[in-house]
Amino acid sequence: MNDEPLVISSVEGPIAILTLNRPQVLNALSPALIDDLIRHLEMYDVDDSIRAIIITGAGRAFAAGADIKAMANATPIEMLTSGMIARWARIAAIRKPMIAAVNGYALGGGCELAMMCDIILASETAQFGQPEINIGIIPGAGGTQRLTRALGPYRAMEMVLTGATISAQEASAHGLVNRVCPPETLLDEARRVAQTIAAKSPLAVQLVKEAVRTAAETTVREGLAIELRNFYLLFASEDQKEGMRAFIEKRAPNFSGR
Ligand code: CO8
Repeated sequence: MNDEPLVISSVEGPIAILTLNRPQVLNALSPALIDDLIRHLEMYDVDDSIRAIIITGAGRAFAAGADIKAMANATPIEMLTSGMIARWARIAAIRKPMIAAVNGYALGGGCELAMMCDIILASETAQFGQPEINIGIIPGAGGTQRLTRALGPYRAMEMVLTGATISAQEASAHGLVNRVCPPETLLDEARRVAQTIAAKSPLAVQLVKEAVRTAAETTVREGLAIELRNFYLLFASEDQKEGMRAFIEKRAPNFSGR
């Protein structure tokens, strides 16, 4: 056992940066690592001073998947009762914007973790894939659904059936990735995007994230209802009054989060 934290957490003003930190096993997502990640995410989710969260990986991987060694001998009942997979839903439930800065392999659960984020930035060296089929299983943390929404059914189907990975450039060309950056500027680009979001009204950020998420997870009718509810709700906020007043007075807004 070593004493290195499984997740390295640093705060830079309104941005929290979480680094998955098991580089010797390509940041394989052990239950303990996922628990630590969830602990940090939920802590920052209720911390008003944090406006955006960046997730990245130490070493040459973002995350090469769930820890195969931790589940190799598991029974279905153990997988169910341990909550090993079910706990991942808490990552997708985070309300603050999350940016994945994918620095290398994002495979299996690693690709699923990136897809639970709201924006995916990739290093030129990143690779994406759902290779579970190679080890006799299938994705279990949203891969079949989110990859299909991102890439379309045919590209997603080829990836999950063959286990093939795609490069950052291919992922970007097909809409899985927002943009590709040189490895040395990846984190700075993530910081830049996070700072831009951090300057907005946190209420509007939270509600627009919820509305866009609804588009990906429910029907258009339900999504439109959430969008409209959140749109009306923001007219109850001081930030809406301030934002519109600032525009009219030709000055920068001063958002309070109320
Ligand atoms: N789990 C455990 N250990 C891993 C994993 C992993 N997913 N990936 C890599 N490692 C370990 C290797 O065993 C190796 O350890 P050691 O040095 O002790 O042998 C070390 O990391 C370095 O890996 P390699 O020597 O294999 O490095 P290469 O550069 O040769 O290969 C690859 C890199 C191609 C990424 C290769 O490591 C690989 O194929 N990894 C497995 C990828 C994979 O199959 N991922 C899917 C896992 S299943 C999954 O994610 C299901 C998710 C379900 C929901 C979540 C449930 C919890």
